[in-house]
Amino acid sequence: MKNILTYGTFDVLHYGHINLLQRAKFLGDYLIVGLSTDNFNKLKNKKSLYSFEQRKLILEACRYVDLIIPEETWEQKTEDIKKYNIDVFVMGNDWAGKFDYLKNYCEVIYLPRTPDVSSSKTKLYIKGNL
Ligand code: C2G
Repeated sequence: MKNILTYGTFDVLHYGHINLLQRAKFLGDYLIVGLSTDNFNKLKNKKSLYSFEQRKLILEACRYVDLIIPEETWEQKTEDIKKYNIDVFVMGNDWAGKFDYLKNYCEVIYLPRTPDVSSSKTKLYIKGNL
């Protein structure tokens, strides 16, 4: 059983997120997603349209996601990797290099981001500004 771990806000879930989650799942058998809490979003200077509970409900409907855990701090990743016996840590390559320290605990893979789609762009479009 190969366990995969990734993190994110996943606000206004779009095909760029799904591309990431699908590729991450296909790297193993079981995908755990650390979903940023509303408080952690503040630490990331990110404002999400949907609350943690709403984003969790939407993400739970994704066939590639097996377990959702709260992401509350930057530091929890090493503990999560040990706790969930993670084999591969995956992030989009906008984070390339930022989590290389985790190579001491598991494989680290940065996947190409899906171009031309983002939660912020989608929100602007919904508001009619695009
Ligand atoms: N992503 C992608 N393509 C896009 C948009 C996002 O591949 N067009 C990926 C990001 O690279 C990330 C994941 O989807 O791996 C989730 O993106 P966000 O919700 O924006 O997450 P982020 O704010 O980058 O949070 O500790 C890590 C952070 O919580 C990551």
